[in-house]
Amino acid sequence: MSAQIGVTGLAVMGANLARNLARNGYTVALHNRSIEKTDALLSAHGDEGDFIRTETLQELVDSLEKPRRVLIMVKAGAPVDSVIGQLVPLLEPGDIVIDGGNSHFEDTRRREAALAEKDLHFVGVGVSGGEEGALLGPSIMPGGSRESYDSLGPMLEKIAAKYDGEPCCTWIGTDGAGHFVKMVHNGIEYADMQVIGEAYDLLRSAAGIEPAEQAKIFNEWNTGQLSSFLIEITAEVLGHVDARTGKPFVDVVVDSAGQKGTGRWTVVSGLDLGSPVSAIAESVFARALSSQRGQREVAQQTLQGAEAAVELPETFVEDVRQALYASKLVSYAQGIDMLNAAAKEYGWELKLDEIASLWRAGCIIRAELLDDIMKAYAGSEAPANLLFAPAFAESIAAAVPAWRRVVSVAVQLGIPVPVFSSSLAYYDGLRRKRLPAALTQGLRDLFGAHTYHRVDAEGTFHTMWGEDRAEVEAVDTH
Ligand code: NBP
Repeated sequence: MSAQIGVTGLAVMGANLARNLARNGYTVALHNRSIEKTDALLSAHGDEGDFIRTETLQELVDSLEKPRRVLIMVKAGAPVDSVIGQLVPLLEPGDIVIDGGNSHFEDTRRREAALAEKDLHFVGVGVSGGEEGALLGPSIMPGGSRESYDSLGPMLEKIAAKYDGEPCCTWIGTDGAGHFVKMVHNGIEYADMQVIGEAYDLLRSAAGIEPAEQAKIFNEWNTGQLSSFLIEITAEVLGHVDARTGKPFVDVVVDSAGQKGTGRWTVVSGLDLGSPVSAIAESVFARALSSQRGQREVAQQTLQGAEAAVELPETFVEDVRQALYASKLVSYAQGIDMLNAAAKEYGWELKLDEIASLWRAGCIIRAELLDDIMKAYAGSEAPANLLFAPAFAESIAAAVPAWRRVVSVAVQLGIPVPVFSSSLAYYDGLRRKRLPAALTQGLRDLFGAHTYHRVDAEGTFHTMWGEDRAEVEAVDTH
């Protein structure tokens, strides 16, 4: 018996993907650097399907049908290069090496180019949904050659999450496209969680609504426009009571948020591409600020807080819901805008409707909204920005008055809402007829002769600021 796929790296993600493959009828060859994990998996779950136990990479390779498919699920970074280095000499042209970990897309581009020289396919696959998703059906974002997808795609589609029967898996694009899209997914996830946090803080600190009561509000919100996995689990966490103290669970957790790095990667990449992903950036910075515990303690003693007593509008809870919806929409719009910028930069033909469709189930940002986003990009005339799609232009317009009221209340009360407010600034920045960027250009021309364009004439100009202030035509140095 030969296996249709081999998995090397059997920690939680690799083990669960291997089980998912076996449960779906594939024969799976198993390998891990240390044999204990392989044996633990076989003894606990060996009866779930057809597995082949292997002790070395040579045995793993020998157990596979051709062209071989080897899924690497080891720790991202140097371990992936190490495993690729050991695997490549054992493989033959046409074989497919798959990296399903959270690798940086630039690493994936580098690895794909190196393996292509040896006539091997390298497929960087973004996998979202955590441990449970890996086992029961994740959202899968494969990059690599189109040819490799012909061989690998049907297997991935079979184990993927399904939305209305449609697999949440489709070929994303060449080389690092799959890992790039997964990275942006994670960036949006950061923003999604931050806006939920800001809504919670406002309801608690401005309106005095306790976590148990808020759990009911979030459950209610989960039945409408905001319906999503993250809103659902927010209700669960807010409703949870700490067994040791009887306090709301959220009150016994240290308020410093961790991060593993994909949010930061998204922001760095946004900066490289000149793509304004402010909602994601503010979310990453909010986590960083939360972790500056020493400075926060000093600040509580030394920095002046807000004094104003603010009368809340009667509609405050609904206002917060609308501000959350509008800010969330902006974070998706920015993430999608960044996908467009990356497609141009890296030569990918990203299909935004398909990407939105495979985020509808299995992944952490799964939400009703994604079905509408998919539809917004499904026609031949894709909007230049998600917010311009008629359905969203209308729904965000309806939310704007409440959004402004909420940001205004937060500012007066000294409650930080970095994503609510920066998303509103993005919205206003986009729609504003004249931006102060004109003044910025004037300043840059004065101190650095960086030149400017005029609103009323073609060409590039410079003013002789240090001389007679005459305007001259110049070479564009923007
Ligand atoms: P880990 O990231 O904890 O890695 C552990 C695995 O890597 C073990 O199998 C270990 O072998 C192996 N390994 C290491 Br460490 N160094 C190695 C090396 N030099 N050579 C060969 N094997 C090596 O596993 P995980 O938590 O299952 O995550 C796997 C990937 O999936 C990561 O990229 C992670 O970021 C990603 N991930 C994704 C999600 C998601 O929701 N999509 C969630 C969690 C993780 P050993 O047993 O011999 O030490």
